Amino acid sequence: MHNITVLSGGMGGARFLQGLLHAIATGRLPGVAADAAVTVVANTADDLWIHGLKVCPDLDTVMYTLGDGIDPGRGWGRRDETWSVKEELATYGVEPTWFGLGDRDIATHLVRTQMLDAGYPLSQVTEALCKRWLAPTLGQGVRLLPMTDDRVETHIAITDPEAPSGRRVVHFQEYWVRLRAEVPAETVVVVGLDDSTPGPGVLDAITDADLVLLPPSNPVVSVGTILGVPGVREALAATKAPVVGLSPIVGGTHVRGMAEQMLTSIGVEVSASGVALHYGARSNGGVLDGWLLDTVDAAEVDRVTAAGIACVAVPLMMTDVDATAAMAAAAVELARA
Ligand code: FO1
Repeated sequence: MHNITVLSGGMGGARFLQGLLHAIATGRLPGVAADAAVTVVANTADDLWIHGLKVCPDLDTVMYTLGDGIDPGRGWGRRDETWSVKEELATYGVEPTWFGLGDRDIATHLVRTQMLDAGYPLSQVTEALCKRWLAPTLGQGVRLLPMTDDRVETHIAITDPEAPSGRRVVHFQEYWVRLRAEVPAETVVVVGLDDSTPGPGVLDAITDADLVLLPPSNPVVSVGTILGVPGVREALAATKAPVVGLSPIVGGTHVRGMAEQMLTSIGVEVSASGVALHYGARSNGGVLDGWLLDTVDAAEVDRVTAAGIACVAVPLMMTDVDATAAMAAAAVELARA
């Protein structure tokens, strides 16, 4: 196996990628060359315009994580960050104040916004930013591709007793950051997704892959949105590569984030096997050949296997790079089986 493609969201996907790259560099992946090329197709539906800047949380989280610029505690934004601009904006009474833009992070958004304004597509902006952030890692051939260059945004309909209709639609970031996903998500709408075009290189990255991995990112608003880009599902059905996913649900809930709320809002059972069946077996119109679930969910292996998806139970807690590298190795072993 030489070309590995990963469909990734933000934090969960980024942490998995760290383990995957470590496993490749240390030769722990059976049948995977040390110079294996990793292509990340990242979700862009979390993106938002704020204070006149285009912020791309999942692209930036992957980029900062692989470039060792991420703040390890928060899992987003820059390490050694300062917040002077945020404080000044709040002093001016400028809203929203609930979304934290650090001073170092703002430089990324300024470069991105300037390039977008000059007419560069998001894919070329990302390539330019990655010249700084993925250059050292480029020795491992990592490419970061936005799932589309078109504007798509996840919006959430929530119940709001004060609203005339009894409900209100908020941007995903407001739902997650301001509301902490503490109100029920009635509907998830990804504005612009149905009309979006796969970004340059995205479909080829899937059809030319030797292995496609679905990391433990949010199956609705991260991996789900990538699968919703017209053409992506067809590419997954057509690729000769095995498609293997790792469960973001362990012991009936998400490890971090809001996958539980998102799965509930689309009526999918919040379990490791529930997510596998939601993605579906490739032999049955879905996208999966294989599925990894955590050992605590080992009782669900048979249910997944019965759906036509090869399944193993392995430790899935990404506690450190070694644990995550072992997960990547288990995914490769399942793919080869
Ligand atoms: N998450 C928060 O919980 N609070 C924030 O203020 C916040 C700001 C922020 C700024 C830039 C960025 O790239 C990410 C940011 N995030 C913040 C995380 C973001 O909501 C998540 O990375 C994803 O969008 C959800 O997975």
